[in-house]
Amino acid sequence: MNRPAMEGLRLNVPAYVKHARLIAWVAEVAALTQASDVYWCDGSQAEYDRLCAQLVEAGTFKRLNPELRANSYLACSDPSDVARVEDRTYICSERKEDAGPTNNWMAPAEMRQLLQSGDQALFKGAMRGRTLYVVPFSMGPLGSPIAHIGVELSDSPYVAVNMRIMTRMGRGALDVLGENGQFVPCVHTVGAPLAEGQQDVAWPCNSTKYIVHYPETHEIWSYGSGYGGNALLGKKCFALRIASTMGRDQGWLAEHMLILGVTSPEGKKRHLAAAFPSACGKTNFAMLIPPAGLNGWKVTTIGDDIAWIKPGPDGRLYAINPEAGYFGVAPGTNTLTNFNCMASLTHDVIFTNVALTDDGDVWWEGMSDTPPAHLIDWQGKDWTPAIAKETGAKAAHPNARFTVAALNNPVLDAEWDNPAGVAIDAFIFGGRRSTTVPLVSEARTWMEGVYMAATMGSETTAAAAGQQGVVRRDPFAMLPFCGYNMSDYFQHWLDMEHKLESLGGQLPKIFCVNWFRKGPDGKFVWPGYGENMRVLKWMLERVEGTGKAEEHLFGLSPGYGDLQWDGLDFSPAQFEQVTNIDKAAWKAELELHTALFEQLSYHLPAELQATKAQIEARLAD
Ligand code: SAT
Ligand code: MN
Repeated sequence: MNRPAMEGLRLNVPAYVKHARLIAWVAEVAALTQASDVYWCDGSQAEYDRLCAQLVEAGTFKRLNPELRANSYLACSDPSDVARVEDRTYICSERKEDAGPTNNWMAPAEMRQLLQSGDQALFKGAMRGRTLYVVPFSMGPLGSPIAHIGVELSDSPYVAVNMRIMTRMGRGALDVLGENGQFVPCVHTVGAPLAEGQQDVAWPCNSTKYIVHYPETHEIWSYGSGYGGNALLGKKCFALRIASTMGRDQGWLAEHMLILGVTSPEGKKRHLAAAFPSACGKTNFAMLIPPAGLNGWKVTTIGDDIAWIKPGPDGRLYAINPEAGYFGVAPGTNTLTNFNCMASLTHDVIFTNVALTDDGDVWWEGMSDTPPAHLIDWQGKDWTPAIAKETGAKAAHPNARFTVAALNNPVLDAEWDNPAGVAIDAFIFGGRRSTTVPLVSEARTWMEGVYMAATMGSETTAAAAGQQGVVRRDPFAMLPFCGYNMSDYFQHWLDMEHKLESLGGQLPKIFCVNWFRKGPDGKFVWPGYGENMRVLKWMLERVEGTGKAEEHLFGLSPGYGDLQWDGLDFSPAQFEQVTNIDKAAWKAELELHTALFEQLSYHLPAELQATKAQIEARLAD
């Protein structure tokens, strides 16, 4: 076996590692980055505890009061490193057209020069004074035919411990890899080398950031950030951007979707996958508790953020959650909005950028009506309700997150770890729109559903750096996550219809939802959260062929009498507010579709233009 001898650096390869190509690559990256040590993660609890203790020692973690949050920690990031950086995210395909107009692009050779090989290449010496952690992981149940393996090399122990929660991390993944298995190489550095004797900071990072994907070689290189999707490379970088290109080439789908199971009072179980942009309530929807009045319905979680979906020989689509944990938005989460989530967060949690209470627990905006009298905010400053009133200072950052294992979820679906996945009965697409888009519409055809998803708009949130609350088109909630040309991605979805039909399968129904319509007072009209079960029930009745619907401009929607209202005071007038189709607003909306299609004109499927023309004709009627 090739174990390159390196000047002054031992690779510390454990005897159980048998993969020569992996070892050679680790040696190469260690040499490039000049890491001072190499550590191979085995994924054990003892290792996790040790790394967490080390993070406490380094000041990155605060151990929370074990009586209030057992085995849990708080990390507060550098104030400049709090969210995904979309403008620093690149798809480096050989051809610019393959990245498409919605992605930043640079030629691979040029990017490699910048990151790896040029005189001033950013990764050269980037890990000096730091340990390189080798983090092997499986996205999906170990050994599942739908799963894939990745290995992240990172100089951040925060990344290593988060990856243990978010993925099947450690020896098990290496066992699947064997001597010669395929893996997606992911290289990550915070970009903050330490000189001899230099004191580290609690959250090292760099003001220069690059989140880079090479779709042809399935590589990920991330520089300068330690936060979330920028640094936990199994998530958006691998499971969406790289995996979407794998799906394109291999005939499957990698989607920004939660997966849930819904069981009816009669015991019939269905599975749905739902796409929403970041911070639009996917975690809440995936853990929903049906309200009183819909007794006997049960919702169980398979995933809360990402779905990998492959066609089976029966022509049905089978989905797994490639992740093993949740990296969810904390603010707004409470026992009313998401009881199951709060129950998941009682132990073994890593919190990032929430506030610290005086008794060593955490708090965030919306956790309780009355905030504690005093807190240390996410930036380490004193915080009181009076200070907040005066300065507007938030106790928790709006994109503050929790990292928690799926196993903590009290409504985890029994099939969540099933290597075969679950058969999907319906897709849901939803944006955050205060106007225009009705509560729920069903697509009459696959084509119409793809159109709805492709033209989806949503108001931006704190999940990405940049302006918030502006409507942008977010096709399939994949705008920041599609690793190739968006129009080719639409075509891939359209092709799926014929593929499933040729296998004799039944196509999932497609629905489009909007929980976020606002009234003239600027408040949300629809109560959302658990009440979304009412809409879910109607969708399932449509799947069963029993539910009633009314036809409109671009699909089918329930009338007031078609939803079950027991236990909720919601008037026909309010229903009208969340479902009405304002023709003037839709004329303006279609102009935005036109603009989107102009932007995406290269390879845009003609069927999408034709569908738009049909809607325009109906609108003009
Ligand atoms: O930071 S993440 O990309 O993981 C969160 C999100 O944007 O959904
Ligand atoms: Mn997400």
